[in-house]
Amino acid sequence: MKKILLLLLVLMVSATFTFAGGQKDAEEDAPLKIVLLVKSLGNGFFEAVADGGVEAAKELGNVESIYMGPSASTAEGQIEIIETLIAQQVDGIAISANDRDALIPVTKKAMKAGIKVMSFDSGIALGGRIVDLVPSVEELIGRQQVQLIAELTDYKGQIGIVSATSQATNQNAWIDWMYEEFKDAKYKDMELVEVVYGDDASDKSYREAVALMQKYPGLTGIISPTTIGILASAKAIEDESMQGKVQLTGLGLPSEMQHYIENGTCVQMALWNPIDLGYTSTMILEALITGKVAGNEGDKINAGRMGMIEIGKDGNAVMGTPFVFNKDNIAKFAAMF
Ligand code: RAM
Repeated sequence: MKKILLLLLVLMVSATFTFAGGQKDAEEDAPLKIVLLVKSLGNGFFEAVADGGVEAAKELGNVESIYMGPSASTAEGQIEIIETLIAQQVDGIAISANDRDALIPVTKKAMKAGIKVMSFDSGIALGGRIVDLVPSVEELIGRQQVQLIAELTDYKGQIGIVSATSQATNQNAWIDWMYEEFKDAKYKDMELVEVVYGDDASDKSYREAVALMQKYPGLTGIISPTTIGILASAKAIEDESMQGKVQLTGLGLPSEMQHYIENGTCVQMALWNPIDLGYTSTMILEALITGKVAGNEGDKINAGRMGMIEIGKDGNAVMGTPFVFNKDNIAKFAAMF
């Protein structure tokens, strides 16, 4: 009897150890939690970014891709979310920032807590992140927007910009380059009259586009370098019966803009693949979290089907070059993103 009791005791103790050991292994094997924190929810562009995150996570195998964002494009909303992510001890956060400076204190706090932080799409200033991934060179994007509208307006007339929020890092950088491009003599008969902000909200962008057309009777074109803004501007141009009088270009999601490209409201526009942006960001974060790279200048990251991404000066990285869409190719791209 004593022997049986002893045996039982040994079995129980070893079972406890096995169980405890199993738990530890499970923790070690738990997938890395990588968060894609976007400017705001309800934006088709960022939903495509999220798809790219899931694709990379599946390929990597050890990653859980989590998609988050505030309901409106504000820095405050993002700060609140980052605070909760610090408490939850996630492994990495890739942020499309609503403000390049305002997020720095909280992202510094996250990095101090061991979380790897990068920005993508719309950057955080140096000091608030390790890597900043831009979809394409800012100068190229900004200058191209002006070239696209000039071709449509015959290099004539007043041009308005319907941007996202006034604090958006990416749109502000592109708009600075648009001003530079307009300095060229070939645009001497064109005037950039005003930049208005639709805050990446459809209704506000629509109202701002209508107001621009009413305020400037000499308006020949609108540039909207935001997927929400260009869609709302297209609708505003149609509702105001200004097709052909006010030309439209910008950065649009093919799946959302196909109708307006095909009916000529927006003859041409540009963008990159947002799925690739989410995919590449996730690949970069995984490499930072697992220590494959530190994120220093010259570091090369194997970003799967996107090839090698090299980290440049100040942690800057560039993904590719924008596509230009028109009625000949829009259907093909609309099927993808
Ligand atoms: C909107 C957002 C995003 C920008 C695209 C082009 O979806 O503002 O940050 O990159 O447009």
